[in-house]
Amino acid sequence: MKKSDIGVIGLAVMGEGLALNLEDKGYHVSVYNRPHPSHSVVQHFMQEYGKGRRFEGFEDLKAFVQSLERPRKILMMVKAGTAVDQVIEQLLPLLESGDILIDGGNSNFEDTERRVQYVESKGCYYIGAGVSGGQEGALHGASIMPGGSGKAWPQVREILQRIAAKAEDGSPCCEWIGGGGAGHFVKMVHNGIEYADMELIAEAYFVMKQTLNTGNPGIATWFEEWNKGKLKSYLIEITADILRHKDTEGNFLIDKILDVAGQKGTGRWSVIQAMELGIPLNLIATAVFQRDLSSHKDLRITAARKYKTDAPVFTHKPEIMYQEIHDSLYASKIISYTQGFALMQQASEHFHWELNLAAIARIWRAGCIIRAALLTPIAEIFDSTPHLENLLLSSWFREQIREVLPNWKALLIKTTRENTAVPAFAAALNYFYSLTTQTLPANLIQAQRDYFGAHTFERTDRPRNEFFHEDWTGEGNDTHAGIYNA
Ligand code: NBP
Repeated sequence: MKKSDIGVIGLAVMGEGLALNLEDKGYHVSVYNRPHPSHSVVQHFMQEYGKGRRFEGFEDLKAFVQSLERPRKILMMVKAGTAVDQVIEQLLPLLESGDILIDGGNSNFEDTERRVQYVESKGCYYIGAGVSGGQEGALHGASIMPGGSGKAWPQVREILQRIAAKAEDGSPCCEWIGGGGAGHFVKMVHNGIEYADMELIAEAYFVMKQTLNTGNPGIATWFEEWNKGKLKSYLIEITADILRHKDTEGNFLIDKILDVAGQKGTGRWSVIQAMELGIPLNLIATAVFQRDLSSHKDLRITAARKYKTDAPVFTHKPEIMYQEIHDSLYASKIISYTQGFALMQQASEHFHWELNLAAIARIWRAGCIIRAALLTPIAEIFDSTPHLENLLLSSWFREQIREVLPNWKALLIKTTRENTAVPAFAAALNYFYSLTTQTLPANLIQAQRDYFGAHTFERTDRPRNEFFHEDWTGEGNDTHAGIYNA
C-alpha cells in the first residue's frame, strides 16, 4: 500500500477541512480521530469523502502512524490544551527519529515552547503552526504561521504553502515565523487584533443603530460602501452579509441574537503577554473586557433600570456623522494594528525570534480573519524600516491620522453626549493622545509612589537613571525602597 504524505489527527471542523484541502492539492492523507463507543468519526469521514480519493482512515493510532511516509508528518487538529499533550504522549512511542509533529490548533505559545523542547529531546521535530481562516480557510486556503523546530521547515514548507491561501500577488500566506513558540505567539496577536477589529465594527454598528436610528439594511449598505475603500476587509464584508440575513420567519436574525459575546482565550492571552512585556495594548484589552462585560447580562439589565439615561435625540446630520463613524473606525483600526505589531516587535527582541514583521503583514493579506487592505501599507512600511518601534511614527500613518483626527474627535464628543458607549473608539483615541503627548502626568504618580513608599523618582533637571527620594513630610529619613521602574 502506498504510504501517505501526511497524517491528520482530529476530524472536527478544522481537521476535516485541512484534510480535504491537503487531498485536493494532490497529497495522500491518512486521517485519525479517537474512537468513541457510540459512533465513529473516522467511518463517517470516510463514507462522506473517502470514495475515489486519496484518503486512508484509522481508529488505531499505531496503524495510522505506520501508514505514513518517513520522515512522518502529522498535523494535530485537536482542542488546544491538555488534549495536545495527551496526543503527543500517545504518539511519541510510535514515532522514529526525525518525524515531525505539527500542532495547527490555537495553542498557548508557552505550551508550544515547552513542547518543542520536549519533542526535540525525544529526537523528533515539533512545529507550532497558528492557522487562521476558520472552516472556509481550512478548506480553501488559510493563513498559516509556523514556528518551532526550524530544521523541519524545509520538509513541511511545500505542503503548508500549498494549502495556504494565496495573496493577490500569488504569494502563499504561510512563511516561517521563528523558533520556539513564535508561530503561536503571532497567531495569538492576530487573534488579539481580531478581537479589536470586531469590537470596533460592533461600535460603528451600535452608533448607527442607537444614535442615527439606521436600520439593518441601511447599516449594511454603509459597510458595503466602506468595503470598497480604505476599510476593505473580510470582517467588514461579512458584517454587511450578517446585517441583511433573515431567519425563516423573515425577520433580521441579528436582532434576535443575545448580546452576550463568547471567547476562547487568545484575546486575553494577548493582553496578559502585553502586560508581561510592558507594551500598552489598551484597545485590544478594551475589546476583551467588553466581551466580559457583555456576559454580565443580568447585571447590565439591573444597572440599566437603576440609571435610566435619556434616549438619544437623533438630531445629528446623518451624512456628517456617517463620515465621522467611518473615520473613527479607520483611525481606531490603525491603532489596533499599531498595538499588535508593537507587541510582536517587543516579543521578537525579548525572545530573540527575529520576527519579520513585513512578512507577517503579508501572510495576513489573505486567508485569515483579519485580512484587510491596511496590511499592504503595513508590509511596505516594515520592508523599509524593519525595526520601527511604532507604526504611528511612519509618515504614511501620520498622514492617515491627520486626515481623520477631526472626525474621530467629533464622534467621541457626540457619542458621549448621547450616552452611547464606544469604549474601543475612546481607548484608541486616548492611546493616540497619550503617545503623542510629550509630558504625561506620570510625574505625579512618581511623587505619590515616593511619598507613600519611598520608591524614588528621576528629575527633569538631572540626567536619566539618577534616582531621588524626598522627605515629603519632614518626618522621614534617607531610607528608600529598592529602585524599580514598574
Ligand atoms: P475543537 O477545538 O472543537 O476540537 C475537537 C477535536 O479535538 C475533535 O477531533 C476531538 O475528538 C479532539 N479531541 C479532544 Br476535544 N480531546 C482529545 C483528546 N484527548 N485526544 C484526542 N483528540 C481529542 O475542533 P476545531 O474547532 O476543529 O479546532 C481544532 C483546533 O484548531 C483548536 O485548537 C482550535 O482552537 C483551532 N482553530 C479553530 C478554528 C475554528 O474556526 N474552529 C479556527 C482556527 C483554529 P472527538 O471528536 O473524539 O471529541
